[in-house]
Amino acid sequence: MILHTYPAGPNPRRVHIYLAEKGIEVPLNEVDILTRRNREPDFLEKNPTGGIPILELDDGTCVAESVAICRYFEALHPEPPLFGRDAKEQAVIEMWLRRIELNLMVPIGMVWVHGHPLTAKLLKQIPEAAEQNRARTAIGYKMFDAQLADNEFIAGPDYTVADAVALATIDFGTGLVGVPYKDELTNLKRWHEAVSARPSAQAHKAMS
Ligand SMILES: N[C@@H](CCC(=O)N[C@@H](CS)C(=O)NCC(=O)O)C(=O)O
Repeated sequence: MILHTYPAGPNPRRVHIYLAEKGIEVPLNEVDILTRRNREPDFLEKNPTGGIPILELDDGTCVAESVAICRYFEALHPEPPLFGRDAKEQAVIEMWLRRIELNLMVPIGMVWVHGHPLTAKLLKQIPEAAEQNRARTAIGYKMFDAQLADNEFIAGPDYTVADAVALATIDFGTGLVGVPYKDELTNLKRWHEAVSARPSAQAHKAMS
């Protein structure tokens, strides 16, 4: 098995944080997305969407999509449980994973492609799309702040894969993309500092 990755990217980083929380080590192949190595034919054969990460299994099966890769490892290594212990926990975690994807990652990604100088050569940027999605991201941050008012972690009292995915996403938004959350979102800030202090938050740096 090999994990094709670009550890600093927000989607691969989700997997690296998750693996560090589980204590799982996987052989890595670093793929340079800046030179678009991931868009060459051999990689498009592994994943037609062109995205990294991709987990290539020994029988040649390629599992793309960061959360799907985490799920694969969860099935093989159920302890500690990061996708929930029972039906209710699993459903709540899934709900928050979808909310991270739809209410944070999508708008942050839109600001990235339509509002950042580093992506300007890739497509015709629409500045209004960037602005609209800055506003959508702010609404998303508020929703997470409200959830974290009564919960230590995103999906409840325990650290789960939703925290790994949210950390990678929010660090991307507040860092490279330049869409920080407001200081007044003190619950989100408290959570952000706490999960950033866990050793798993450094995993991608140690591996790159
Ligand atoms: N939904 C996918 C997104 C994968 C993705 O877009 N990865 C980025 C890196 S963070 C990438 O490969 N970008 C370069 C490209 O698409 O060419 C996942 O969760 O794995």
